[in-house]
Amino acid sequence: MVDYDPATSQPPGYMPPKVWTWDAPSGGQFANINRPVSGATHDKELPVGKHPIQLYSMGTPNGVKVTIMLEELLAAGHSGAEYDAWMIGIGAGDQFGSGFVSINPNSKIPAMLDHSVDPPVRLFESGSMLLYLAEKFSAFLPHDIHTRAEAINWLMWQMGSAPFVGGGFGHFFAYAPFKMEYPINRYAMETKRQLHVLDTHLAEHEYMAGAEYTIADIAIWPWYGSIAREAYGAQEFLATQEYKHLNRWVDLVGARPAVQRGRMVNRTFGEPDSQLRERHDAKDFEINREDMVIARSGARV
Ligand SMILES: N[C@@H](CCC(=O)N[C@@H](CS)C(=O)NCC(=O)O)C(=O)O
Repeated sequence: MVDYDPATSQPPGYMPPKVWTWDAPSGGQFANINRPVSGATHDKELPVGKHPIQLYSMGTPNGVKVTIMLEELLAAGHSGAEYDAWMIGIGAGDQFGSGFVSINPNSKIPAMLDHSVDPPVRLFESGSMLLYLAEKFSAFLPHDIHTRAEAINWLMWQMGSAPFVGGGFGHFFAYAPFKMEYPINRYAMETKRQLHVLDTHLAEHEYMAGAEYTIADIAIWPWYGSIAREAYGAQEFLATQEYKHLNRWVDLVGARPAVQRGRMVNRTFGEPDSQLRERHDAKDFEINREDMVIARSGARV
């Protein structure tokens, strides 16, 4: 029996019906792309560039995990990790095109094809891509059984935990049509608990899996580096400056040149000189940043 109090229901008077039906958009930000069914809404082939790896993504934390990994692999000399990063505008519904859905039936960025294999390997879920690339290039995933297990533990932790931060806290704090105390309290509690998990661990370890930088750092930094410093304008609310060890690690990882490049790829927000909308060549960082494209009246070279 659900305890129902009309005085505290939100919106006032709301009572869940017996069977939920999709009658009206919620009114929150991104409500226009939410549907209760999966599958393509329109026919659209995806472009294919010249490199072995084709990434279809956007510069959200889940997308940035993969572009950081690819930039790290290239910086470490793995030329087979050369990639084209195509923009999938999730606000415009590009994730529901038939070509994208054939790679990711779940219609979420990032999605990837590895054309160095015949037939090409399809990849969806950012954690799956990090593991695939780490194994393919034997990089950023230690061979020692204990450190390897630790890196995978934290990779899986990230995949399971971040939705409470993004879809839970971020949604209700920043995107919902009105502020609601109950969900904001619930997810602020959980987000702070997770920040404390990281802070406690990083007090004793240089990187997530120990002394070595691994795919666990690459998975966690885009989400928790961002919530510590900028995401949702919630840093004062969550008192993120108090997580000293986490902040030490955020700076350490953020100082890596490959991380700085990776976070620019497919980025659509922030200063124009922090955005590289599409990446098809390493030179694009020098010639096709958004500030340069704007100065050329939209021309990419
Ligand atoms: N667990 C997935 C999550 C991917 C995800 O949630 N992607 C979001 C952007 S960060 C998306 O594509 N949203 C579009 C939509 O929900 O339609 C992963 O890590 O790859």
